[in-house]
Amino acid sequence: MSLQEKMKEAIIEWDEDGLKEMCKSAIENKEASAAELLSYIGDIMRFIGEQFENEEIFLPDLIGSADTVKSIIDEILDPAIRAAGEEKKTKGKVVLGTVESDVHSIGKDLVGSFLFSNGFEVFNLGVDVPAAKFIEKAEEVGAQIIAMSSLLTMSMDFQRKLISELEKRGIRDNFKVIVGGSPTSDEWADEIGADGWADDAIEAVSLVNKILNS
Ligand code: B12
Repeated sequence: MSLQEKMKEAIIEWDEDGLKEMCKSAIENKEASAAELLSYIGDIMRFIGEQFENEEIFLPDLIGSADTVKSIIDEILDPAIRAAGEEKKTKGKVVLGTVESDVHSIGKDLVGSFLFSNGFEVFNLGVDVPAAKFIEKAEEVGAQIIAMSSLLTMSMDFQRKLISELEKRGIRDNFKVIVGGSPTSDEWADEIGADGWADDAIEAVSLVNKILNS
């Protein structure tokens, strides 16, 4: 069984201790980097998401898997990525969060970890973040980028709201705004006047690099 298959089994069975051990020893034995493990987790969660959509598993299964993954990201992978990136010079500052009314964190945290491991300073505000909180943090730390995640059709409009709020305050040009999450798209980003959209965490890194270098 490959490492990815073992991880998938542990996530499906909510085997937090097993997953922790696997990730720790993979990093120690240089079998995989923390960033690679994070991308495996992204693929596994996408698979589990499809199972949920096809009604092969139910909400409690999903919550258990999501919690298992979250604790491994928080306790093992994020610290490992941070430790590896300690010497890096910051390429730019990104304020990141999931918009108001939405508590989906996994994709947003993957984006944060990938940006971090690629040399960006990331201020992760968590989930259910109101527009004003994004803006205040971005002003406080002098961020170049505000990055908003939305996984619900019902919460997408909060991305538009933040851009309107920047315009209202006369500070729209102070920040580049990027958006993502499964119901969003390039067209949506254009419609709300965002500066960019990316389909996944790897593309998010390319997008931020592109925006800051242009
Ligand atoms: C896990 C999950 C949950 C977990 C979340 C746990 C957590 N800590 O995150 C729990 C169980 C709590 C949950 C709750 C709910 N969920 Co839910 N959930 C999912 C599920 C299965 C997977 C999401 C996920 O983690 N995907 C894996 C990650 C890696 O992918 P991702 O999030 O898309 O992120 C990638 C990209 O989108 C992108 N990206 C993401 N953010 C950003 C930001 C930027 C700036 C950029 C550039 C890129 C980017 O990069 C990421 C990494 O590659 C999806 C189904 C699915 N297939 O997506 C439903 C789903 C999102 N949920 C859904 C629903 C309806 C709900 C609930 C309303 C259910 C309910 N009836 O209670 C609640 C909402 C609670 C709330 N107020 O937010 C619907 C949304 C439908 C819609 N379009 O509106 C979905 C699509 C399931 C479905 N088909 O019904 N959910």
